[in-house]
Amino acid sequence: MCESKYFQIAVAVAKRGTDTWTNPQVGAAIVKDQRVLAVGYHHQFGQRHAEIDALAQLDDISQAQGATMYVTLEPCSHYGKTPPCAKRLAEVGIAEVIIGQLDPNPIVSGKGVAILKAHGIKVKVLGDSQGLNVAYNYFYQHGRPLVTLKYAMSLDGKINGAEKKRTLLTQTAAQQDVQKLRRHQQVILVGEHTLSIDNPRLTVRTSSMVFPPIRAALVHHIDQVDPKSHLFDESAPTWFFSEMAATRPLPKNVQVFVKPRWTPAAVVQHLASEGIQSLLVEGGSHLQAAFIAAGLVDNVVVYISPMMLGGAGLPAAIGQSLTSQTQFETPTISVLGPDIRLQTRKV
Ligand code: AOF
Ligand code: ZN
Repeated sequence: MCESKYFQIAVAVAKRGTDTWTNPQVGAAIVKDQRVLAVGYHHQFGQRHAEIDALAQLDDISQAQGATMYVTLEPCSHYGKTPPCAKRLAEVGIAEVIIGQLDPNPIVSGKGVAILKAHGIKVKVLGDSQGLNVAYNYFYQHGRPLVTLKYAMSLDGKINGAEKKRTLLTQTAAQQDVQKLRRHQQVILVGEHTLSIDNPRLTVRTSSMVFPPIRAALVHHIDQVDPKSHLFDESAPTWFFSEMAATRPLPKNVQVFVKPRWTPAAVVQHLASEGIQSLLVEGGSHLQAAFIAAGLVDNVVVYISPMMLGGAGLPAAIGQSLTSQTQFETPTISVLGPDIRLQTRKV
């Protein structure tokens, strides 16, 4: 009972880390004589780990002697951007470590626990991630990013009301929800058509981030992208997947990856090789269909606007007929202002 109370404190503080980029969100609580002496979390990619942050909050490091640490992820064993936490816990005399989940990252996986045990520290692994680090865990389990498909559509399943012009389908509450969704993604991808018609910013505007999602677009030829596109505005790192190399100078935070043919599988594989754990596909209808057809969509978030757009031949949410069915779970549905939000994941 008490154990779970202290563990829940570690889980709650882990969620304060909103700029951990590809590192996991991790929280820790140091407990002695049924008192929480300190809590800590991983604040930002490259900065100290949760365990070290918690130790730093103690009035005196000698308080760690004989204490129990509750930590949401296995303490690390490697010399990375910081020295190994497991060794530090042994040095300061932590007597017991209660761990939420083992670290799926092969540089740590099990080795952190082994170090703790080798130093005579009592270790308990709860095997419970509490929903933290879903994409991080997915990436190490499947070797590719977790893919979420997001689109807004009308009641008649259309994503655009006119040719070559952006149609605003959803209202403020749904738009704010999209900002929340983007904040937790490492890459946001659009296709060529969406890029030219919508000229999206693909940025997170509701909070400032040190590591914002990378904006990405799949294009035929990077040279043909309008130089006035928002993706060239240098507000976030930007990647293009192009079939041809650029022959004109580009802003310095723009990178172009060239391949004669970029399929969804090739894009996802490339992102995996870059260590990207989560991808949000934000349209348009052909890209969405291609990702579903390739079996690469894990989650779907759809915003439904209560209007019929009509317009024969206008783009449907899924822009090509699929040759097979994909089954998704019973969705979670909420109402945001006048719009509906539907979220589901692949069975
Ligand atoms: C974190 N924060 O609180 C813990 C982590 O790049 P580095 O050196 O910071 O190491 C990142 C790895 O360290 C990460 O993938 C995970 O395996 C381990 N634990 N990482 O960023 C933390 N405890
Ligand atoms: Zn560590």
